[in-house]
Amino acid sequence: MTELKALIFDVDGTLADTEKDGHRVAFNLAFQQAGLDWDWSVDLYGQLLKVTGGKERMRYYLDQFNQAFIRPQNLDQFIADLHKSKTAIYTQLLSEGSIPLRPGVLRLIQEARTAGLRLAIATTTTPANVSALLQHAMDADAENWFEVIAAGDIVPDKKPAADIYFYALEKLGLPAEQCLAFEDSHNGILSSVGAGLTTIITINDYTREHDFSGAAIVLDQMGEPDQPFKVLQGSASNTYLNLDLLQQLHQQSLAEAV
Ligand code: XBP
Ligand code: MG
Repeated sequence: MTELKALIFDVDGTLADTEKDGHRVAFNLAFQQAGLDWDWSVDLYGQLLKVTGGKERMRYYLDQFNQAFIRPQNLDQFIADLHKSKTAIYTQLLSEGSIPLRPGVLRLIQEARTAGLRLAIATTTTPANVSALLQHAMDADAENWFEVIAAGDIVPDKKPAADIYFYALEKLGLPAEQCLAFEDSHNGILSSVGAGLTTIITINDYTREHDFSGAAIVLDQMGEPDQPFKVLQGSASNTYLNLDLLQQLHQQSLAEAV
């Protein structure tokens, strides 16, 4: 039996619902501060989420949705500066405690720590954003709970490329078969499954219609004993994600692979 040794978590959309009321708001404030009239509505932002990475997303916006904008000579620097101020605004928002963890996240992570499972993060967001979320929404010491925090520009190709998960696995020194990944989006599962990881999906408003082929299970949330999840794809022997269910999903997926 291949033992489950580590859990690898995506951040945005998985640990917390950060996109609509966090990143989107911070992008818009950064645009305002820079004197730009760019305004990313909830709907438009849903379309922009097709591209991961804030800098890459701004470039995609200009290419696809704002071709009339007269680009400065050094567009890379312009975007990098805007992104720097967006990160400052976003981390400030998190420090005000404005974005909580999703249901079940803290409970599951505590259970995993108690059981001696190793923890890691694989995300396209900027490292400072991960630190701020862990510190303010999880625990003052939560950054130390994760052995590996793989984030942002640490790999050249962001999700849907598998690079960030390969990086996390290499740092953990574990094969994919001994780990589980947690994701919320199509780009996320392409990345985790691309690295050979059994993947558990919790959807959110932006991702509920995404294609999650290859997921071990698709849920509306991790759930709590008094707040059951809805199973959207696959089947579960419990009403919330706990270690027993993770072990079952892990074994099941390995058995299906042979
Ligand atoms: C998250 C992202 C990130 C955030 C913004 O995707 O795509 O770009 O939206 O963060 P995933 P930055 O959950 O798949 O990792 O502006 O710091 O890039
Ligand atoms: Mg995500």
